[in-house]
Amino acid sequence: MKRLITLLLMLLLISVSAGAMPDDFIAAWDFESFTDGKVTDISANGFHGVINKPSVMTVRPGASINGSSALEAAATSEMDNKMTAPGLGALISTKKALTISGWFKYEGTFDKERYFFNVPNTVGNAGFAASVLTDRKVKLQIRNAEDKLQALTTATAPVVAGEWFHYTFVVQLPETASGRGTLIIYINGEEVAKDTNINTAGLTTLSSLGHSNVNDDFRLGAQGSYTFIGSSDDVKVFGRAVTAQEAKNLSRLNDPTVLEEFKIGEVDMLGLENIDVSSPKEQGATYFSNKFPLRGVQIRFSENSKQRISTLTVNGVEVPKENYGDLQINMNDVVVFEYQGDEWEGNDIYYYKVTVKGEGIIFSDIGFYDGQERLTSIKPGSITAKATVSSSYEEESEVILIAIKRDAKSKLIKGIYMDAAQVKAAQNAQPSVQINVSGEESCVLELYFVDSAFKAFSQVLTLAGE
Ligand SMILES: [Ca+2]
Repeated sequence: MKRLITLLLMLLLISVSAGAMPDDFIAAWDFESFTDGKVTDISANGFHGVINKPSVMTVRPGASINGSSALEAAATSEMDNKMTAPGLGALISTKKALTISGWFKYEGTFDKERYFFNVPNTVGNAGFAASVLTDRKVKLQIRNAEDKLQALTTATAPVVAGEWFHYTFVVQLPETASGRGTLIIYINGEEVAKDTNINTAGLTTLSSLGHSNVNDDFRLGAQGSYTFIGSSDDVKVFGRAVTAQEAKNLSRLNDPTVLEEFKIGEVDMLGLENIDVSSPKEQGATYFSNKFPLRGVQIRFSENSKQRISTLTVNGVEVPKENYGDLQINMNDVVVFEYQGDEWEGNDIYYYKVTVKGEGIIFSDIGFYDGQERLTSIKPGSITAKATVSSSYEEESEVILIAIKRDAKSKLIKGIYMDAAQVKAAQNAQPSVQINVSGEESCVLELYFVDSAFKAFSQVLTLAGE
């Protein structure tokens, strides 16, 4: 069994990794948080983004394609309206390949070349850079060891003002000084331009780019007055060339975390009034049932959502996830489920709270028993069929127990067993019958409760042989 589970887990991991986002970025900004007033670099490297002109470049909540925060650059004639990442260029300069990806929405006019990003060369000009041109084409460029511009431009004019696109820009330098480099542009996960014959003139690492000024060696959104106008989000820098599949994965949107199912005993709780609360101290919803215990809790999130925490408690005690399916919820239990979405969704925790109450004539612990042991299959001997019955009504009700023994094959009735009991508020009853099953007998047992006014009835419980 253990080996089978291991195998299943391995298969699961393999299938997940095929669709996974690469996460070995050397710097990345999702614009969801700040560190000492800088845009947090979500890699471990601490290249936090410095916004050069906060009056015209801001992080705006809700502005991104996925509803999260994005970096927004206003239409402005200001020079150097950019975010820098001090020190990143020095790391980039050691790499033989580089990928820069991100979501961008251009919102300016196509009046001049405007830069998505630039890793400047040693004199501060556009070194390794990508831009949108006046004809709405996209350009990716690198300066070679002779400071000569080598550029790759898309054949079509894909940029549409006001629309989000995902861009992945790749440079791969040659192994040897006599080799040729590669530039690739992916838009929305598709390769739209590629040149494997880039004359790098001996450049085999990005060493002649960047670190002319270590505080300004990676520029997001501007090269001088050639400023990008619009929004950007999920900008990631990799110290290698990503694969075509990875470029596709990077272009996938973050999926919001949505709780799609919260069932107790097969009944969906999400439709209940006041089920979502802002704190577990609030009252929450009340769910009325007349059959206890409710068996099993089912939780399901929307596809691809990546919640950080999810916790189920019953009467304040946390339930391990592997026990959700077997959980028994009894009358007056308080069930709270809480979760927190992926990081880009912010740090809010969502709470769902329901108190389960009994209403009407309530049937608890319906079952076939051998002494105290609840049977899951027929065991020859004297079997007790019973339930605990209670009521929320002030007036007395009468409850009838009906048990039936059938032939296992023909289904013909071989015996009928009945009992009756009176219940009212604060007065439980335990109707029961004894059923004798001989060792040679092949039969099934059914058990059912109904009140004499037919206002309430239990489910039919069936017990068969092994
Ligand atoms: Ca974001």
